[in-house]
Formats: sequence, C-alpha cells, structure tokens
Amino acid sequence: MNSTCLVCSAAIEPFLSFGRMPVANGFLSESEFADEFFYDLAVGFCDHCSMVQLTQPVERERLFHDNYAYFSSISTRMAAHFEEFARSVTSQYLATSDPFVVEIGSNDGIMLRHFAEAQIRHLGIEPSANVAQVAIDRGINTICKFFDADLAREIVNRHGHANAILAANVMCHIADLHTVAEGMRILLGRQGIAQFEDPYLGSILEKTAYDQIYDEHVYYFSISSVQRLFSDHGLELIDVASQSVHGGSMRYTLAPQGARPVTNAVVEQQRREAAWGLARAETFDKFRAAVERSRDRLSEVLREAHKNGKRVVGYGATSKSTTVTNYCDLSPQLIEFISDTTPGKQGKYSPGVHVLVRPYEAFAANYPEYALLFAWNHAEEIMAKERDFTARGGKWIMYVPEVTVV
Ligand code: DWN
Ligand code: SAH
Ligand code: ZN
Repeated sequence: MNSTCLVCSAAIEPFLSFGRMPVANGFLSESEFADEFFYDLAVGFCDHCSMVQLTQPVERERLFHDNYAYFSSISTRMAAHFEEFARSVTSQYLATSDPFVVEIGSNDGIMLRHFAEAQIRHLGIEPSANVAQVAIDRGINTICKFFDADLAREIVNRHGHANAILAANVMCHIADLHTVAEGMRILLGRQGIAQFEDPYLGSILEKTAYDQIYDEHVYYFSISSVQRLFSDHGLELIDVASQSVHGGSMRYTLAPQGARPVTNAVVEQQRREAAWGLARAETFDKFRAAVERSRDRLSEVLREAHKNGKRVVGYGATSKSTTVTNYCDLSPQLIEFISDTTPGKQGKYSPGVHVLVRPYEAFAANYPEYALLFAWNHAEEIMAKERDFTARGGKWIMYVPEVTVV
C-alpha cells in the first residue's frame, strides 16, 4: 500500500511490514481482550526528504493518555544519563541571568528534577496525565498538554523565551512535526538552543534493532532528515553527538538559522551517512532481509526450548517487546510470563499475544532455564544485577544485534 510522507507529502512505499499490531504500551486485562485495537505496522522511506517513518501512524490519544505505561525513572542508567544531560545543558547554555528551560515529553521528571533542584526556571510539557502527576508531586512545573505552536506562543506570553528547549525520546513520537518545529522556533527567540535525542536510524539498521519500530516511534531520524525538516522552520542543525542509551541514540542541537557556528561533527556524520547509504533503497532492502532472518532464528530458538521442556521467561515488558512477540508469534506457550518492575504493568497481559506480566519477584523466586532479554538496551544494568541467575546456570536469549544464547 502506498502512502504519503508525513513531512513533505511525497509518495512513499513501505520497505518493511510487520502485519497487524496492537498498541505497544497497551498492557491489558482479560476483560479487555475482545476490544483490543490493532493496526498495520509498516515503515517507509521518503526519497524526497529522506525521512524514514510509519506509513500509518496511530492516533496520539490512543497512545498518550492518563494511563501511560512507561515511567522514565524506572532505570538507574537512564536516571544517570539525564542527570548528565541536565548538567551539560546548564554549563553550556544557561550561564545567563534567570535562565528558562522547557522540556517536551518530560514524563515523570527524570531530567527536569535537576533544574528544579537547582532552582532554575523550568517547565515540562507532558500530555500523559499519570506520569505528569508524578513530576508535579515532585515539585516540577508541568503542563499536561501536547506541545505545538499555539502552546509555544502561550508559554512565551507567560514566561518569555526559553534559553533551552530539551526533548528526549519524544520528537520521534510526534506525527505532526511541523507544528512542533514552528513552536520551537517561536519559543527560542533569537538566543536559545534546542537539544533533542532519539534512537538513531544508523544504529537501528546496524544492529537490526527492528523492535524500535512500533506505534509510538513514528520517525527514525538521520542527520539529513532532521536537518531538512528544521531548516524549513528557520532552525539550523549546529551539532550532533552519539549517545549509547536505547541501543544507540543521536543528540541533535538546533539554533536559529545563522545564530551559531555549525560544528564539524555535523559534516562528519553526514559524510558517514552518505557512505553507509542511509538514503538508498538497497540499504532498506538489506535491513528487511536481516529482520526476517532474525525473526526466523528467534522463533526457532524458542520453539526448540519449548520442545525440550525448558522454561523461558521474558525480561522487561518493553514497548519494543510488543513488536517482537507479535511479529515472531511468541505466545504464552513459548514464554511463561514477562518479568517487569513497573507496578502498572504487573498483573496485566502483554499486547496482542497476551503473555502475563509479573513482578520481578516471580522471576527471582523460581529462575527459568532461559531469560529472553526484551530490555536489551539496559543489558549492562540488568546483567550486573542478575549475576545470581547466571551463576545458577540461567542463560540469556538475546536478539540484538543477533540472536544468541549466552
Ligand atoms: O521511546 C520510548 C522509551 C524512552 O521508553 C517510549 N516510546 C517508551 C519506552 O520504551 P521501552 O518500553 O522500550 O523502554 P525501556 O526503557 O527499554 O523499558 C524497560 C522496561 O523494562 C520497563 O518496563 C522497566 C523494565 N525493567 C525491568 O523490569 N527491570 C527495566 C530494568 C532496567 C530492569 O532492571
Ligand atoms: N523523555 C522521557 C519520556 C519518553 S516517553 C524519556 O526519555 O524517558 C515519550 C513521552 O513523550 C511520553 O511521556 C509522552 O506522553 C510524551 N509525548 C508524546 N507526544 C507528546 C507531545 N506532542 N508533546 C509533549 N510530550 C509528548
Ligand atoms: Zn518526505
């Protein structure tokens, strides 16, 4: 099925389809099975503006509401990452009198809390009411709305221009990026900068991390697609920096056109993207082939374990796991349950395939032979705390960058 680019309206063709998918963070109870919502998950590449994107985005109110399942502060590693992010913004961009910081998609305040604690003027924009409330309870100024150009005007009227706009793992979630880019330009005035980070297309392709593809991730950014999108709104990409979190992210720095020098890092990363062929159809065809191989191999490993009477438990009920379990058809027959530390996910079933999510204690109380690491992006943190599991002979099944049993 052909569709049109969400950024530039050119025609695009999908290069990879996953079939029918439920909402990635739509953990549900048994009584809700009958009414579960499904859509067709597929990604395409726009030849015209080089944006990789979902061909059929899901309505945002289905994804972000007063019962959003992801609480950012759940991982120690991410808490440390955002503390460092806040520190670097403060020292580089806030050395002025009475600075003002705005964060888009501030969730439970994992990053903004550092500005609040330092008594720096700050404002979080977070449409999911339950996670926003956690931030508010922590004393972090938060508005429960979707960010757009109108809201940016309101913020300028009330608080003045922002010295820094920050956004982590949220820009790629917003289908209408034009109103967001426009809002950022309005909110920044002439002096400010914006910094945002998201999973990087180059890393997703390199690691065959196809599970980053799900409803909330509408876009898979590269340097060229980001540059092009924001330049239409008077914002220039002045710096980029790779980040190791979430399996390989990119942090982009934007400033009003001509306001600040462009670093070499931008030019170098662009050169790398050209060499990799990040804008060539063959690159995406190769990715599709690698994804299909990965799916077949993982399915085989799990079916083999089941045949041999081995227990397999999923580790981390991630959004990403919804793509994997549904695409590879991993039913409760193959995965006994998924262990997760988020109270709101526990006792519910995973979207689509309906594997039960249980508290971490259920994993620790009766170790299975295999743990399927859905939270592979937190592998270091998790392996460090699960030495006892491996010491007792437990094995990890991993599927990024390749299906392996270790
Ligand atoms: O982009 C997004 C990122 C920032 O977060 C959102 N669209 C949604 C979400 O994606 P995710 O669900 O794939 O994120 P994580 O961080 O990979 O999720 C980790 C999950 O694993 C959480 O449910 C918590 C759980 N967990 C656990 O049970 N034990 C995590 C750790 C570190 C643990 O030790
Ligand atoms: N920044 C956090 C949260 C990422 S999850 C982190 O990196 O851990 C994505 C968050 O963006 C969710 O909390 C969601 O409610 C929020 N969000 C989605 N669309 C948004 C929009 N248009 N404006 C502001 N926030 C949005
Ligand atoms: Zn386009």
